Amino acid sequence: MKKKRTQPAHKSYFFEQGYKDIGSAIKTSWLKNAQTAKAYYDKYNEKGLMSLKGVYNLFCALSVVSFGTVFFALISAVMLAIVSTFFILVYIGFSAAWLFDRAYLTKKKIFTACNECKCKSLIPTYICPKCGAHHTNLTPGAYGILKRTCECGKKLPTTFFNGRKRLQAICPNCLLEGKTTYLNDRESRPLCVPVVGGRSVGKTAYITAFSKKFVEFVAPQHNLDIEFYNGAKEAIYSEIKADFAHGSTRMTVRPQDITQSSSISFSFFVKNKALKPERLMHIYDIAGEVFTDNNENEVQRQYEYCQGIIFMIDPFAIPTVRARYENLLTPEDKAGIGKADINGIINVFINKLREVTGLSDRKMSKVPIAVVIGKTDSANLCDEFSDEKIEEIEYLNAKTELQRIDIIDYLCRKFLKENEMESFVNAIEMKFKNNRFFAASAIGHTRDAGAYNPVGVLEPMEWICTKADKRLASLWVKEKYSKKPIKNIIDKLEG
Ligand SMILES: Nc1nc2c(ncn2[C@@H]2O[C@H](COP(=O)(O)OP(=O)(O)OP(=O)(O)O)[C@@H](O)[C@H]2O)c(=O)[nH]1
Ligand SMILES: [Mg+2]
Ligand SMILES: [Zn+2]
Ligand SMILES: [Zn+2]
Repeated sequence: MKKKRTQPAHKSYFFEQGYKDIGSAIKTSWLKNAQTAKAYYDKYNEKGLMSLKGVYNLFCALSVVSFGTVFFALISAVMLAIVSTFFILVYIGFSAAWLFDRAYLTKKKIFTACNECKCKSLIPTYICPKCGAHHTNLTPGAYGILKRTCECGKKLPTTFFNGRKRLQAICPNCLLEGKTTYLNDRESRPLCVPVVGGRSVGKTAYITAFSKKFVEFVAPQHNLDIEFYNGAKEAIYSEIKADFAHGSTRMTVRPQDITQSSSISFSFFVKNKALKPERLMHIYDIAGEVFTDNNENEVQRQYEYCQGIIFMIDPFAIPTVRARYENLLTPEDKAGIGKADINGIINVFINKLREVTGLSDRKMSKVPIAVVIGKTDSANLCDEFSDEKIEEIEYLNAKTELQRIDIIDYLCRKFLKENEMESFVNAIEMKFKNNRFFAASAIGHTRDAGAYNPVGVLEPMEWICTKADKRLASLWVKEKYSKKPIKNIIDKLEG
């Protein structure tokens, strides 16, 4: 137990009052004993040694002092022993309950990720439903084993198995209270995936396409129940549905008001009988300018604990690709091209990642990164990753067992390397042990030309899910992602 902050609650009997009670019991009995002895002694003083009564009283005083002392010492010792045993049992009891609760949270990978400040917390700050007091460490302890009594008299559960998660909670870091900022996590297991990349590379379009597909097609097909995190997230989904229907995207702005957060998560629960606890997906959308202008309103702490990252690139931001396809692009597509240099973005991003995760390249290299070449519908770029191309490679490498998705990965790397992006590919391969390349089109066609018709948007998330949450993946992931390092496959293809 780390921070020892006082809680707005009554200490459990065994931690405060218990000790006081034994203390005073012993003290009073000693006092009584002394008083009795003194009374006899006073009587003796009155009578003196010459009278029988006087001798008798002296004898009494002496025996009270000697026998009484022995007697009370014995009684006190026995009492202390009994009470201590009881105390020890209670200590063992609450330690066991604390450990059990902690072990459950850790083993089930439960934590809360604040929507506002992005801070991660294991035990959020819970609010007393009766008086609104903040309980920062609602776990078994000095304030009670399974329940604690709030200052107002309300009994609050302190563990995962007796209803703690049903209490209203707030983030212990930013302490924001309000309808949209209450933590509504209910001790679920989060899956946090930030979608990053430069301005206009298609991050928001990707999130729109994936979310709509997942919520309305994948989930019903695989018996997954979806529930939005709160009203604010439901409102985001309304926008997603509208954009999806019209084939549009909304520009993600970094709010000028710096108290507003730079990244917004679209969050929803995924529920199924086999998922205990329920899962909570957070997909983070962040304004691309954060990577080009290198300023943001809050530190993106989600990089620290996220289970995967989707790195979007706009292929038409690559000079050679743009030059080659320029005349095939529609005016809308041309207008929507991301202008930032991809190598610049990845460097800014890696630095940010290093800042937040506090150093270690080793820790950084563990998080799976899905590099997604987007907008493949434009200028028929999808021909580079077409089924014919895939089959051709399969045919030429009949001896090696290749998965379709592995070949796409190979083709993406090849495409980037052929377009002077070798250093980018190398940076990804060097910094992230777990990397995979994907080709996708979120909208499926030029913007505003009808409803989205997404291609390849599920796969990046599928792959991250396979890496991060096997149980969840087993319920919906179709594609087979070879466990072998992609590097080996590529070497084989190239060798
Ligand atoms: N043809 C085509 N265009 C796309 C696709 N996805 C995005 N775009 C275009 O790219 C532009 C930017 O897309 P957004 O999704 O808003 O990009 P973003 O990365 O969220 O941009 P910021 O939020 O400003 O950083 C849009 O106006 C679209 O025209 C796609 O799949 N196909
Ligand atoms: Mg955006
Ligand atoms: Zn917070
Ligand atoms: Zn209270």
